[in-house]
Amino acid sequence: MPRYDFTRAIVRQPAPSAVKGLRAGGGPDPDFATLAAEHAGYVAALEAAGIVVTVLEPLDAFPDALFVEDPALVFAEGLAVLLNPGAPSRAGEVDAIAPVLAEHFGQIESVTRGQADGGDVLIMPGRTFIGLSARTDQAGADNLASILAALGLASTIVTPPPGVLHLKTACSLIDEETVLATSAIARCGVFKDYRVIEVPEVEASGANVLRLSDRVLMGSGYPHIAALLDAHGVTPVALPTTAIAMIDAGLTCMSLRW
Ligand code: CIR
Repeated sequence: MPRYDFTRAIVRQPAPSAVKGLRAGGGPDPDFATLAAEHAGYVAALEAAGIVVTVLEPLDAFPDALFVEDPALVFAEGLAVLLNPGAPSRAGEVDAIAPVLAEHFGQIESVTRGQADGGDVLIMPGRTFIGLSARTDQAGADNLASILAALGLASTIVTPPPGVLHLKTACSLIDEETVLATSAIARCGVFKDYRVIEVPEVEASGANVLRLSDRVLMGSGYPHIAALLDAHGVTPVALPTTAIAMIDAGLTCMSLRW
């Protein structure tokens, strides 16, 4: 089954504290009602793609806890890996998600050395890319790579261009052979073995998209990306993400999928 033909997902409702979520560039807080509406639209889009979605309770003590992609990785083979988020305010999210994952996955591994955020992990069919960032350090990346290697999953540790929060801020899986990537990351040669759909500079902030079966969820307001995806033969589904983007997030970070 392709890595993007998901049947299940876990999301977490945003708590009112989500408006205080971390952001690298400062800026005002998003409006909570808008953020909650965007999140609800995202859940509806997952369900419209035929995915059974488990919606977890909000966690007010952890403003960024709606970004469930960062404290764990999940694989359709029945494996989950608990990570070690690099932002101190997010460390407690691992304990919050662990019991939920134990209900769904037979094998749970943990990163115990260094730091690693799920946003830095791009799972391609046959290969996982782990990006070094302010949230994922060499020790965490090495630890994760060795956990995956023991399970027969190959990883490549890469250094994304500066200025992005996570590896997947700048690139996304489209299909077995194809990634969507900013020109900065395309130029690095990380994806030399793949077909790269290059995002025009003016739409670089829209490079985080989410492939689900026959469609790709993307932020609204990126007409070039929509046209590129359409030309590639997948249906772009544009969702409002203005409030979510104000706290440095995009489409992949709001769910764990398998
Ligand atoms: C953070 O800075 O941790 C959150 N405000 C945004 C996390 C986005 N996560 C992701 O793209 N995987």
